[in-house]
Order: sequence, then C-alpha cells, then structure tokens
Amino acid sequence: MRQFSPVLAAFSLLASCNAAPDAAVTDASVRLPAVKGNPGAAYFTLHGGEKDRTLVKITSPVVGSAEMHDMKTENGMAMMVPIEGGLPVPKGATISFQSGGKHVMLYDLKPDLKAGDAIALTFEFADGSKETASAKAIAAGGEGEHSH
Ligand SMILES: [Cu+2]
Repeated sequence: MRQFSPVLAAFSLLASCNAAPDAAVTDASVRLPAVKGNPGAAYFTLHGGEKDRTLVKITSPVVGSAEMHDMKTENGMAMMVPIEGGLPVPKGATISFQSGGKHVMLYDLKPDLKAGDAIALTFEFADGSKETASAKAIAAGGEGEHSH
C-alpha cells in the first residue's frame, strides 16, 4: 500500500523556501472582500536585499489600483494612513505587512477571484527594479480577517 508522507512534503517545502534567501517578497496573501466591489488587502513579508531600496508601487493584472497603508492609533482609535512617498526597505531589513499593521489596499479587484486563486503582485522599487510574487487569495472572514 502506497502512503503519502505529509512530514516529508512539509520538510521539502521549508527547504525550498530557504533556498531562495534573496527573494524580496515572501508569504504573500490577498484577503478578498466580503462584499464584491469593496477593496481587498494584500499581506506579505518584504526582505531588504544587498542595498537600501524604496518600494514605490504595487501592481497586479487583476487589481485596478493598489495603495500602501499603515495603521496608527489616534485617541484610542485605530486608523489607516497612506504610506506617502514610498516605503524605505533598508538593506537586510524584514518588514511585515500583516492584518492590523501595514497592508496594501487593493481596489477594483476582478469580481471572479475566489479563495485559493494565485494572484500575481508586482513590486516596483525606486531604482527601477521589480519583483513579482504569487499571492494566495483568502476568503473574507478567513485567516487574518479578525483584527483588521
Ligand atoms: Cu487600508
């Protein structure tokens, strides 16, 4: 009887992650809106490379426009503020975009997107370099919904 080994599969997945240390973007996901037409949100981890760079723009073929936001607390209220003028990604830094913190708002998503889809996100830096990451679409109300 043949048996699939989930332990081995998990291990090789980890190993392949470690094999690409110079990827600028990892762990990308997109939370789809609960109501079609509302914005979605992208979360990921940014990794600084050999030199300082500034992230200026994020685009996707299935998104009308994308904006980088941060969260700040004012009078006890959490509110979103746009990240203006690009986000510095210092050499070797790790910057998390996650629910409740920095995130990317995605406007005018294609309406036929569904959970499990792979969404290409292209990250453009001020020096002209670009990196495309594949983000996994997550249903609204799923993982990551609670704290936003
Ligand atoms: Cu936002």
